[in-house]
Amino acid sequence: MTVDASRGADAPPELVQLLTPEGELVEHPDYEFDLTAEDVKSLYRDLVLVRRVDLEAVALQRQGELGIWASLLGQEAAQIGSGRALTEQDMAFPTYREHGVAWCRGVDPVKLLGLFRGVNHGGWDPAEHNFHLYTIVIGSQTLHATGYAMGIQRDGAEAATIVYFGDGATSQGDVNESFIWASVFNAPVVFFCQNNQWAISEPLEKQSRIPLYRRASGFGFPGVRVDGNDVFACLAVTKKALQAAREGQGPTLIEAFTYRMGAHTTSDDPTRYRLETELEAWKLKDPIERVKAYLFKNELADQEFFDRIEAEAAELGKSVRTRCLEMPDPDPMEMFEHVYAHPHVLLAEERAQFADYLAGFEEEVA
Ligand SMILES: Cc1ncc(C[n+]2csc(CCOP(=O)(O)OP(=O)(O)O)c2C)c(N)n1
Ligand SMILES: [Mg+2]
Repeated sequence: MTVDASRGADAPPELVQLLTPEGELVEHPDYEFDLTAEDVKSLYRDLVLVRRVDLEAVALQRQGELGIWASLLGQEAAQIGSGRALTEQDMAFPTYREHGVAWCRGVDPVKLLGLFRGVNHGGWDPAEHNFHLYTIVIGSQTLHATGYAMGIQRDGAEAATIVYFGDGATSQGDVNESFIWASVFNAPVVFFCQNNQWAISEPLEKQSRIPLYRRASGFGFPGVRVDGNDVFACLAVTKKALQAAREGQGPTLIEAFTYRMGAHTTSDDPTRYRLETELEAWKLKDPIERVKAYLFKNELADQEFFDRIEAEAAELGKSVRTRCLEMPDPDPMEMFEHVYAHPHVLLAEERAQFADYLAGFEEEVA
């Protein structure tokens, strides 16, 4: 039997867009464009720099310097737009692909690389940056974020929580459970779904018969679909949702409609399951090119500005590479640290056994 995937779907959903792929501003009744030339230039800089870090990381993996890397190529606007909407007090819970959000939170990119190089368990202090550790278990961070949001709600904090996840994650029980908890407790959490159209090799139509943002209404809170390749729209939509959360209006689901331009991770080969033409169509919607077009067309930046950013990106790429290679191998005993907040008998036993095991090597050498 063939299933008509469009059955039950209403008219095509509205996509919040403030900047077209050609770099033209679009008016929207609910979201205002209020950025200065300096704001836009600084967004452009972030977009270019994170793309460069990502490119360098892919190259490092290919040269055997990282075990694996999950590229954010194509998703820069969704991440920089939403990441820039956060205040210092807000807390973010990422998956494994949120390198752009990490950048906005002030996490040194080399710390991200440390995790993928296998020289640390996490890489940064979540409390220092209000940016939780990367989470590989699909969707589980939505529960962590909802619990955290309920905590700060009880503390009376004027802050919000944002949690990132993918289109595939929306099929997980954890995500649906977190929607229920966030809804009934009116938790100050923004669910930021980057719908990049693929969950490894599973296409979106295997996750949902309706647009993802519309799932929210079944749980009792608003959902909005934003052009995930439009950094202006992502910033505006996320700012509004975070503000609503801080003001006690509860959660929002944002579906950032975007595209994973690279492989799922460096272990994946997307040519096995998707057509080149799809990628070509999305290349025309590139998140960086449209900001560049906007700056050019409106004469807000000259060639010298773009050259300067390029040079800065090259410099950053070089520094990330050098510092990645310089990261020392960890002391093997370090893996027992930070497992539990308090001493644990079983762990102490395992630590002692492992220390003995390592000492055995020293004896052999001697
Ligand atoms: C609970 C769980 N099930 C399966 C996996 C294996 N897995 C890793 S990534 C992934 C796909 C996730 O797709 P999506 O949520 O769309 O995020 P994306 O990688 O596209 O950003 C899967 C199934 C996992 N890490 N955790
Ligand atoms: Mg996906």
